Amino acid sequence: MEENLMKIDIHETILPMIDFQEVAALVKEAAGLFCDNAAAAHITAKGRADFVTEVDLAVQRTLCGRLAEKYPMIQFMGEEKDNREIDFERPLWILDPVDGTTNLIHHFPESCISLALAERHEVVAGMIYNPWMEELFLAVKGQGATMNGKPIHVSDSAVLSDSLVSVGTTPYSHEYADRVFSQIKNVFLRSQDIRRLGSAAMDLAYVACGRVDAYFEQFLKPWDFAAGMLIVREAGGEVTDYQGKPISPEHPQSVLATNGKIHDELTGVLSLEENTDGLPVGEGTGTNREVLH
Ligand code: 2AM
Ligand code: CA
Repeated sequence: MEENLMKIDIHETILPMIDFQEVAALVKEAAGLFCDNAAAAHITAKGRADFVTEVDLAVQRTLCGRLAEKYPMIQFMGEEKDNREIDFERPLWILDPVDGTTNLIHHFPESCISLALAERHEVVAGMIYNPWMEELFLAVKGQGATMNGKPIHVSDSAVLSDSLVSVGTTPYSHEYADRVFSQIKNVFLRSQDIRRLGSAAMDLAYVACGRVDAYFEQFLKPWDFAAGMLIVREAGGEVTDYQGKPISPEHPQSVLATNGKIHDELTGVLSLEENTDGLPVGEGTGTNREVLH
Protein backbone atom coordinates (compact mmCIF):
# COMPACT_ATOMS: atom_id res chain seq x y z
CA MET A 1 0.00 0.00 0.00
CA GLU A 2 2.76 2.43 0.98
CA GLU A 3 4.52 1.76 -2.33
CA ASN A 4 1.32 2.43 -4.29
CA LEU A 5 0.63 5.63 -2.40
CA MET A 6 4.02 6.94 -3.44
CA LYS A 7 3.05 6.66 -7.11
CA ILE A 8 0.38 9.37 -6.84
CA ASP A 9 1.57 12.90 -7.45
CA ILE A 10 0.00 14.88 -4.64
CA HIS A 11 -0.71 17.80 -6.99
CA GLU A 12 -2.76 15.70 -9.41
CA THR A 13 -6.39 14.80 -8.84
CA ILE A 14 -7.32 11.13 -8.63
CA LEU A 15 -10.66 11.77 -10.37
CA PRO A 16 -9.70 10.90 -13.98
CA MET A 17 -8.59 7.46 -12.76
CA ILE A 18 -12.01 6.56 -11.35
CA ASP A 19 -14.67 4.74 -13.38
CA PHE A 20 -17.80 5.75 -11.47
CA GLN A 21 -20.03 3.37 -13.44
CA GLU A 22 -17.83 0.53 -12.31
CA VAL A 23 -17.81 1.79 -8.70
CA ALA A 24 -21.62 2.11 -8.82
CA ALA A 25 -21.87 -1.50 -10.01
CA LEU A 26 -19.72 -2.65 -7.07
CA VAL A 27 -21.84 -0.65 -4.62
CA LYS A 28 -25.10 -2.07 -6.03
CA GLU A 29 -23.72 -5.60 -5.89
CA ALA A 30 -22.65 -5.16 -2.24
CA ALA A 31 -26.10 -3.73 -1.40
CA GLY A 32 -27.54 -7.15 -2.27
CA LEU A 33 -26.30 -8.13 1.20
CA PHE A 34 -28.96 -5.84 2.77
CA CYS A 35 -31.55 -8.52 1.96
CA ASP A 36 -29.85 -11.12 4.17
CA ASN A 37 -32.38 -11.06 7.02
CA ALA A 38 -30.38 -13.50 9.15
CA ALA A 39 -27.29 -11.25 8.93
CA ALA A 40 -29.38 -8.12 9.67
CA ALA A 41 -30.67 -9.86 12.80
CA HIS A 42 -27.13 -10.66 13.96
CA ILE A 43 -26.53 -7.52 16.02
CA THR A 44 -23.72 -6.23 18.21
CA ALA A 45 -24.22 -3.03 20.26
CA LYS A 46 -21.33 -0.53 20.01
CA GLY A 47 -23.07 1.90 22.34
CA ARG A 48 -26.53 3.20 23.14
CA ALA A 49 -28.67 2.98 19.96
CA ASP A 50 -25.43 2.37 18.04
CA PHE A 51 -25.48 -1.06 16.46
CA VAL A 52 -23.47 -3.03 13.97
CA THR A 53 -24.94 -6.05 12.20
CA GLU A 54 -23.33 -8.78 10.14
CA VAL A 55 -24.63 -6.85 7.10
CA ASP A 56 -22.52 -3.77 8.00
CA LEU A 57 -19.44 -5.96 8.36
CA ALA A 58 -20.07 -8.00 5.20
CA VAL A 59 -20.73 -4.91 3.03
CA GLN A 60 -17.58 -3.23 4.29
CA ARG A 61 -15.48 -6.39 3.79
CA THR A 62 -16.82 -6.88 0.25
CA LEU A 63 -16.51 -3.28 -0.92
CA CYS A 64 -13.18 -2.70 0.76
CA GLY A 65 -11.78 -5.78 -1.01
CA ARG A 66 -13.23 -4.95 -4.45
CA LEU A 67 -12.19 -1.29 -4.34
CA ALA A 68 -8.68 -2.21 -3.17
CA GLU A 69 -8.35 -4.59 -6.16
CA LYS A 70 -9.36 -1.87 -8.65
CA TYR A 71 -7.75 1.12 -6.94
CA PRO A 72 -4.87 -0.08 -4.73
CA MET A 73 -3.50 3.48 -4.45
CA ILE A 74 -6.57 4.74 -2.54
CA GLN A 75 -6.74 4.49 1.25
CA PHE A 76 -9.87 3.26 3.00
CA MET A 77 -11.75 4.84 5.89
CA GLY A 78 -14.81 2.95 7.08
CA GLU A 79 -17.29 3.05 9.94
CA GLU A 80 -16.40 -0.47 11.05
CA LYS A 81 -12.59 -0.20 11.07
CA ASP A 82 -9.69 1.52 12.80
CA ASN A 83 -8.99 4.77 10.91
CA ARG A 84 -6.01 6.15 12.82
CA GLU A 85 -3.51 5.73 9.97
CA ILE A 86 -5.48 7.81 7.41
CA ASP A 87 -3.56 10.59 5.60
CA PHE A 88 -6.14 13.17 4.46
CA GLU A 89 -3.68 14.71 2.01
CA ARG A 90 -3.79 11.50 -0.06
CA PRO A 91 -6.85 9.97 -1.82
CA LEU A 92 -9.20 7.96 0.38
CA TRP A 93 -12.56 6.25 0.21
CA ILE A 94 -14.90 7.12 3.11
CA LEU A 95 -17.46 4.33 3.51
CA ASP A 96 -20.55 3.87 5.60
CA PRO A 97 -21.46 0.26 4.72
CA VAL A 98 -24.97 0.67 6.14
CA ASP A 99 -26.25 4.11 7.00
CA GLY A 100 -29.54 3.62 8.81
CA THR A 101 -28.54 0.45 10.66
CA THR A 102 -31.39 0.78 13.17
CA ASN A 103 -33.83 1.02 10.23
CA LEU A 104 -32.29 -2.11 8.70
CA ILE A 105 -32.74 -4.02 11.96
CA HIS A 106 -36.44 -3.01 12.04
CA HIS A 107 -37.09 -3.65 8.32
CA PHE A 108 -37.84 0.08 7.87
CA PRO A 109 -36.79 0.66 4.26
CA GLU A 110 -34.57 3.74 4.66
CA SER A 111 -30.97 2.59 4.64
CA CYS A 112 -28.15 2.90 2.15
CA ILE A 113 -24.49 2.53 1.33
CA SER A 114 -22.67 5.86 1.44
CA LEU A 115 -19.30 6.10 -0.31
CA ALA A 116 -17.24 9.27 -0.71
CA LEU A 117 -13.90 9.89 -2.36
CA ALA A 118 -11.71 12.55 -0.76
CA GLU A 119 -8.28 13.99 -1.48
CA ARG A 120 -6.34 16.95 -0.15
CA HIS A 121 -8.77 17.27 2.78
CA GLU A 122 -11.91 17.61 0.65
CA VAL A 123 -14.60 15.37 -0.79
CA VAL A 124 -14.37 15.16 -4.59
CA ALA A 125 -17.04 12.51 -5.26
CA GLY A 126 -20.02 11.08 -3.39
CA MET A 127 -22.30 8.10 -4.02
CA ILE A 128 -25.35 7.01 -2.01
CA TYR A 129 -27.34 3.89 -2.94
CA ASN A 130 -30.65 2.94 -1.37
CA PRO A 131 -31.43 -0.64 -2.50
CA TRP A 132 -35.04 -0.52 -1.22
CA MET A 133 -35.89 2.39 -3.56
CA GLU A 134 -33.24 1.37 -6.15
CA GLU A 135 -32.02 4.97 -6.16
CA LEU A 136 -28.38 5.87 -6.82
CA PHE A 137 -27.31 9.43 -6.00
CA LEU A 138 -23.97 10.53 -7.47
CA ALA A 139 -21.96 13.74 -7.50
CA VAL A 140 -18.49 14.52 -8.80
CA LYS A 141 -16.99 17.85 -7.78
CA GLY A 142 -17.78 20.51 -10.36
CA GLN A 143 -19.97 18.18 -12.43
CA GLY A 144 -23.38 18.42 -10.71
CA ALA A 145 -25.47 15.75 -9.00
CA THR A 146 -27.67 12.99 -10.40
CA MET A 147 -30.18 10.39 -9.25
CA ASN A 148 -30.20 7.25 -11.42
CA GLY A 149 -28.37 9.28 -14.08
CA LYS A 150 -30.78 12.24 -14.17
CA PRO A 151 -29.69 15.69 -12.90
CA ILE A 152 -31.14 16.68 -9.52
CA HIS A 153 -31.54 20.07 -7.84
CA VAL A 154 -32.43 21.32 -4.40
CA SER A 155 -35.88 22.84 -3.85
CA ASP A 156 -36.63 26.52 -4.37
CA SER A 157 -38.51 27.06 -1.11
CA ALA A 158 -37.59 30.61 -0.04
CA VAL A 159 -38.79 30.71 3.57
CA LEU A 160 -38.79 28.26 6.47
CA SER A 161 -42.55 28.60 6.93
CA ASP A 162 -43.00 26.95 3.48
CA SER A 163 -40.37 24.27 4.12
CA LEU A 164 -40.33 20.58 5.07
CA VAL A 165 -37.35 19.87 7.33
CA SER A 166 -35.78 16.49 8.09
CA VAL A 167 -34.26 16.22 11.56
CA GLY A 168 -31.83 13.91 13.33
CA THR A 169 -32.10 13.02 17.00
CA THR A 170 -28.43 12.21 17.78
CA PRO A 171 -29.79 8.89 19.09
CA TYR A 172 -26.58 7.57 20.63
CA SER A 173 -26.10 10.53 23.01
CA HIS A 174 -29.18 10.81 25.21
CA GLU A 175 -27.44 13.40 27.39
CA TYR A 176 -28.09 15.97 24.62
CA ALA A 177 -31.78 15.11 24.26
CA ASP A 178 -33.14 18.29 25.90
CA ARG A 179 -31.16 20.59 23.66
CA VAL A 180 -31.69 18.47 20.52
CA PHE A 181 -35.47 18.33 20.99
CA SER A 182 -35.64 22.00 21.94
CA GLN A 183 -33.97 22.87 18.63
CA ILE A 184 -36.27 20.50 16.76
CA LYS A 185 -39.29 22.11 18.43
CA ASN A 186 -38.06 25.59 17.49
CA VAL A 187 -37.78 24.52 13.86
CA PHE A 188 -41.09 22.64 13.93
CA LEU A 189 -42.91 25.75 15.15
CA ARG A 190 -41.59 27.80 12.22
CA SER A 191 -41.71 25.27 9.34
CA GLN A 192 -44.43 23.38 7.49
CA ASP A 193 -43.51 20.15 9.28
CA ILE A 194 -40.59 17.92 10.22
CA ARG A 195 -39.53 14.39 9.16
CA ARG A 196 -37.23 11.82 10.82
CA LEU A 197 -35.74 9.25 8.41
CA GLY A 198 -32.99 7.72 10.58
CA SER A 199 -30.26 7.79 7.93
CA ALA A 200 -28.14 10.92 7.66
CA ALA A 201 -26.98 9.99 4.16
CA MET A 202 -30.57 9.56 2.93
CA ASP A 203 -31.54 12.86 4.59
CA LEU A 204 -28.78 14.60 2.64
CA ALA A 205 -29.77 12.86 -0.60
CA TYR A 206 -33.37 14.01 -0.05
CA VAL A 207 -32.23 17.63 0.43
CA ALA A 208 -30.26 17.31 -2.82
CA CYS A 209 -33.26 16.15 -4.85
CA GLY A 210 -35.71 18.56 -3.22
CA ARG A 211 -37.87 16.04 -1.32
CA VAL A 212 -37.09 18.01 1.83
CA ASP A 213 -35.84 21.60 2.00
CA ALA A 214 -33.35 21.11 4.84
CA TYR A 215 -31.84 18.62 7.30
CA PHE A 216 -29.87 19.02 10.52
CA GLU A 217 -28.29 16.70 13.10
CA GLN A 218 -25.54 17.05 15.70
CA PHE A 219 -22.30 15.09 16.03
CA LEU A 220 -22.33 13.01 12.86
CA LYS A 221 -19.27 11.00 11.87
CA PRO A 222 -17.47 11.66 8.55
CA TRP A 223 -18.90 8.51 6.92
CA ASP A 224 -22.45 9.63 7.75
CA PHE A 225 -22.18 12.93 5.83
CA ALA A 226 -19.12 12.94 3.49
CA ALA A 227 -20.86 11.71 0.32
CA GLY A 228 -24.14 13.53 1.02
CA MET A 229 -22.38 16.82 1.69
CA LEU A 230 -20.98 16.92 -1.85
CA ILE A 231 -24.22 15.67 -3.42
CA VAL A 232 -26.17 18.52 -1.76
CA ARG A 233 -23.59 21.13 -2.83
CA GLU A 234 -23.48 19.84 -6.40
CA ALA A 235 -27.29 19.96 -6.48
CA GLY A 236 -27.11 23.68 -5.64
CA GLY A 237 -27.53 23.51 -1.85
CA GLU A 238 -25.46 24.59 1.13
CA VAL A 239 -23.89 22.45 3.90
CA THR A 240 -22.30 23.91 7.04
CA ASP A 241 -22.28 23.41 10.79
CA TYR A 242 -25.12 24.91 12.86
CA GLN A 243 -23.36 28.29 12.92
CA GLY A 244 -22.92 28.48 9.15
CA LYS A 245 -19.24 27.56 9.29
CA PRO A 246 -17.57 25.14 6.80
CA ILE A 247 -17.40 21.47 7.79
CA SER A 248 -14.63 18.97 7.16
CA PRO A 249 -14.82 15.22 6.41
CA GLU A 250 -11.91 14.71 8.84
CA HIS A 251 -13.87 15.15 12.07
CA PRO A 252 -17.27 14.49 13.64
CA GLN A 253 -19.48 17.51 12.94
CA SER A 254 -22.92 18.97 13.45
CA VAL A 255 -24.45 19.25 10.00
CA LEU A 256 -26.97 21.72 8.56
CA ALA A 257 -27.88 21.11 4.90
CA THR A 258 -30.38 23.30 3.06
CA ASN A 259 -31.44 24.45 -0.38
CA GLY A 260 -29.32 27.58 0.33
CA LYS A 261 -32.31 29.92 0.44
CA ILE A 262 -33.36 29.11 4.01
CA HIS A 263 -29.85 28.53 5.39
CA ASP A 264 -29.46 31.80 7.33
CA GLU A 265 -32.98 31.53 8.66
CA LEU A 266 -32.19 28.05 10.01
CA THR A 267 -28.84 29.00 11.58
CA GLY A 268 -30.80 31.70 13.39
CA VAL A 269 -33.44 29.30 14.69
CA LEU A 270 -30.84 26.68 15.69
CA SER A 271 -29.02 29.31 17.76
CA LEU A 272 -32.06 30.06 19.93
CA GLU A 273 -31.26 28.96 23.49
CA GLU A 274 -34.68 27.92 24.77
CA ASN A 275 -37.60 26.52 22.88
CA THR A 276 -39.92 29.40 22.15
CA ASP A 277 -43.25 27.68 22.33
CA GLY A 278 -46.05 30.02 21.26
CA LEU A 279 -43.91 32.51 19.32
CA PRO A 280 -45.44 33.57 16.04
CA VAL A 281 -43.84 31.95 12.98
CA GLY A 282 -40.78 33.95 11.92
CA GLU A 283 -40.00 35.31 15.38
CA GLY A 284 -36.31 35.05 16.24
CA THR A 285 -35.29 33.84 12.80
CA GLY A 286 -32.49 36.36 12.16
CA THR A 287 -28.85 35.42 11.72
CA ASN A 288 -27.89 35.13 15.38
CA ARG A 289 -24.87 32.79 15.19
CA GLU A 290 -24.35 32.15 18.87
CA VAL A 291 -22.27 29.01 19.51
CA LEU A 292 -24.40 26.07 20.55
CA HIS A 293 -22.12 23.08 20.08
P1 2AM B 1 -25.79 4.53 11.26
O1 2AM B 1 -27.14 4.08 10.92
O2 2AM B 1 -24.77 4.19 10.22
O3 2AM B 1 -25.34 4.15 12.63
C1 2AM B 1 -29.33 8.60 12.73
O4 2AM B 1 -29.64 9.70 13.52
C2 2AM B 1 -28.04 8.84 12.00
O5 2AM B 1 -26.98 8.93 12.95
C3 2AM B 1 -27.68 7.69 11.09
O6 2AM B 1 -27.11 8.18 9.93
C4 2AM B 1 -26.72 6.88 11.93
O7 2AM B 1 -25.78 6.14 11.21
C5 2AM B 1 -26.00 7.95 12.64
N1 2AM B 1 -25.35 7.41 13.85
C6 2AM B 1 -25.77 6.41 14.63
N2 2AM B 1 -24.90 6.18 15.63
C7 2AM B 1 -23.90 7.06 15.46
C8 2AM B 1 -22.72 7.35 16.17
N3 2AM B 1 -22.35 6.70 17.26
N4 2AM B 1 -21.93 8.34 15.72
C9 2AM B 1 -22.29 9.05 14.64
N5 2AM B 1 -23.40 8.81 13.90
C10 2AM B 1 -24.20 7.84 14.31
CA1 CA C 1 -23.25 4.44 9.61
